[in-house]
Amino acid sequence: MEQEWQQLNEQVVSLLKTARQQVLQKMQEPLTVAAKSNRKDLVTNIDKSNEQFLIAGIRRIDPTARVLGEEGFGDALTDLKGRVWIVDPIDGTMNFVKQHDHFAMMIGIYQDGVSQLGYIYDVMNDILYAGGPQLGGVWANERQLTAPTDLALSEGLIGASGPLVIHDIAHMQAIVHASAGMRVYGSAGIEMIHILEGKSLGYISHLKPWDIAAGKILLETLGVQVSTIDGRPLDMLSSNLVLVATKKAQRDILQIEEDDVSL
Ligand code: 2AM
Ligand code: CA
Ligand code: CA
Ligand code: CA
Repeated sequence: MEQEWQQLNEQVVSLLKTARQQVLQKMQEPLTVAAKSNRKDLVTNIDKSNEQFLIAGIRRIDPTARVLGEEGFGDALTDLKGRVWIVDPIDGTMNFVKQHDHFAMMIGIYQDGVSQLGYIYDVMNDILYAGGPQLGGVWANERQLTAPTDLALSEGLIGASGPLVIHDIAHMQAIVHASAGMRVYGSAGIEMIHILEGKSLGYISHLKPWDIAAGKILLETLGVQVSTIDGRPLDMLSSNLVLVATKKAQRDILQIEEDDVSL
C-alpha cells in the first residue's frame, strides 16, 4: 500500500515537472488574457492549457479517479466519494500576468474526502512542496520540513487577501493589528508556502476548493490548523472564508471574532 502511494507520488512529481517546462516555454509567447467574474479575476491561455495537460496526466495515472479543476476541464462534482483530485493549474494568475513570478501549480488528492497527498509548485523558484499523510511528512524538493513553531498571533506575520482588509471583513483589521504585521502575496499557494516554511503564522482569505485543497493537506501534516474563520471544518465543495493558522494564533483569532460578537 505504502509503495503504491510512493509510486503515485513519483508520477505526480514527474507530471508537474513536465508541466512546469511547458509553462516556462509558453511564457515566452504573448499571453492571451480574459476577465472572468470581474477585471481582477483573470484567466489566460496557459491557465487553460495547463489544466488540460495536468488533467490528461492525472487520467493516465489514475483512470477511475474524478478531477475537480478550476477552469472546468475536469468533472462536475457534487460529492467527494472515491478518489478525487483537485487542481489549480495556475494559482496567482494576476501575479502570473503582471509579474511573471509568484504563482504556483497546486494539486490535492483526497479519498472519500480524506486528505492523502498535496502539491504546491513554486514554478519560478522551481521548488515543489509535496507531502501528506501518505508520505508521512512534507518536503520542499529534497529537504524535509519540520513543523512550524506554534507562534501566538502577536509573534508573527499574517497573510491576507487585500479586499478582506480593505473592507474589514471578519474583523480583519483587528486581527492584523494584533499580529506582528500583514503580508499580501496575491497567491494562496505562495501564502501557504510561507506558512509551511515558518515565515508567516497564518493566512485569511475567501477561497474556492482548488485554492486550498493542496495547502490543507500539507499544512495539516505539519500541525497547522485549517478551518473556516469561525473555527469550523471547511466544505471542500464550495467556497469558504478560510483561516489558516498555528494553533495558538488560531485561538487568538477566534477570540477576536468572539469578543466582537459579544459587544
Ligand atoms: P487564482 O489566481 O487561481 O484565481 C489572490 O487573488 C488569490 O486568491 C489567488 O490565489 C487567487 O487564485 C485566489 N482567488 C480566489 N478567488 C478569486 C477571485 N474571484 N479573484 C481573484 N483571485 C481569487
Ligand atoms: Ca482564477
Ligand atoms: Ca487559486
Ligand atoms: Ca487558478
